This record gives sequence, structure tokens and C-alpha cells, in this order.
Amino acid sequence: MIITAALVGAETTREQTPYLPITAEEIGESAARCREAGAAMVHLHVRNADGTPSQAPGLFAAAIREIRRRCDVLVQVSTGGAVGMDVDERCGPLTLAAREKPDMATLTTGTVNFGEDVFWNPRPLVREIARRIRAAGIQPEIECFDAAMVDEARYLAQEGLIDLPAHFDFVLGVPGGLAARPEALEFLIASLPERCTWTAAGMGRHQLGLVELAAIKGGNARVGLEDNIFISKSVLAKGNHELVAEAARRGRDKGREVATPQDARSLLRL
Ligand code: KMH
Ligand code: ZN
Repeated sequence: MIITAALVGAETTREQTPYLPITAEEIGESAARCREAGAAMVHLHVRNADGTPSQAPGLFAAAIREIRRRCDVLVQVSTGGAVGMDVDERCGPLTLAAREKPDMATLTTGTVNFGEDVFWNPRPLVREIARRIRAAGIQPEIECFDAAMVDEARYLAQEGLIDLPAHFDFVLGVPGGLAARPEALEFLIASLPERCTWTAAGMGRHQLGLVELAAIKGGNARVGLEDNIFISKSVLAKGNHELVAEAARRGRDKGREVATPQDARSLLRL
């Protein structure tokens, strides 16, 4: 089971949790502790010094350097960024090369209500981001906040913009998106094109329960402060690593072996 740690996100604030990593060094440290706890990959956003979200290549480069200086965890950059960002801003981390080149990049394949906001992904924009990911020679992770986004990946494959089989991430429990219900996960798994792999990411209180469900169903799991700040009811996780350690424990409890970054490379066909 591949555990991905969503370290930072674009929405979680230091007011909500003092354990959110913001600087490149904090991100590097958090990634290394997550690797020790069982994460094979990190899903990466970055922040300006004042904590606001950014997609600046320089900030990503600094964070990736700090991560790779400390450990061998795979790095998946966000092209979602924060709501309201335009395509060039969102695609900032795709311009990184050589030692700072990401291992994967996210590709959300549809628009979704996102709390009180809208995470805009009209089809021309999705195609453009898919083209840029492909041109950069990076493998996408298809982010699905709702069921139609799985079907949209099939169209992208028909248009030659992504390859199948691909890796999918089912992001469940965003207010306005598909809820974190077992039947929803069941339907998504059944909807996947042949030989595709998948990760489940539950928002808020759904996070750790979804890890168990994913483990039972043969999938992979994402945890971390981007999606959830609590280790148990009203108790803050003292960092991303605590959530990863709990995910690894629950996965092993269900009979799953926790993947190393090298295992993940072969499982994800990187
Ligand atoms: N911050 C959300 C609006 C991604 O990383 O690709 C989008 C997001 C998805 O987090
Ligand atoms: Zn993200």
C-alpha cells in the first residue's frame, strides 16, 4: 500500500494548526519524518513566507531540494494550486528540471464546488494542463473529486493527452464534491479503466477511516495536513508524520505491506 503524505495544501492555516510546514526547511523535515513513518510519496504545495498559497517554481525548487537532501520519497507536485489561480500560475512547478524535476503532477479532470468556492477545471483548461504535464515528461495522477472525473480521463486518453493505465486519486469528502461513503468508493473503483491504480484521500474526519477501507479494497491511501489536521476527535496531529504512522499502522492491521518509494515507482509505472 502506497501512502502519500499531503504535507501542506493551499487551504490549511497556521491558525488551524501550528504543525503545518511552511518554509522549505520545514517541508523537507516533515517529508523526511513522513518517509520514516511509512510514506512513499509526498503531494506538494508551497507557501509564501506569509503563509499564503503559491505555485512559484522557485518555492517548489527550494522545497524539493530540502526534501531530496534528506530522503528518497517521491515528489508529486500540485497543478491545482489554490482556487482562483490561472493556468500559468498553476503549472509553475511543471517547469522544474534536473534534480528538481517532480516525479508526478496532479491533474484534476473536472470542475467541482469546493466549500464555498469553485475549483475551476473546464475541459479546455484540463486539456491544457494535461498537455503541459505530458510535455514536461511527468506522469499525472488523475484527481477525482466526483465520479464524472474518472470518465473524463477516458476522453483525455482517447485524445492522446494521457496514457492508460494511469494512477487515480479519489478525493472524497470535500463539501460540494463526492462524499466519503463506502458505496461511492466502490462505484469509483468499478468505473476505472483496466489496470489503473488508485489512492483514496478522505477529507477531515473521514481521512483515517478511508485508509482502512482503501487497505481492505487493495488500494492506496493519502493522509496529511492538507486534508485533515486531527489524529483523533479534537486532537491535533503533531505533524504529518503522525497521520502517516497511523495510516501505516491501520494498513498493516488489514494485512497490507507498506510500500517504499522504490516499490511505489514500480507499482505506479514511473
Ligand atoms: N487546493 C485545491 C483547490 C491538487 O493539488 O491538485 C486543489 C488541490 C488539488 O489541492
Ligand atoms: Zn493538493
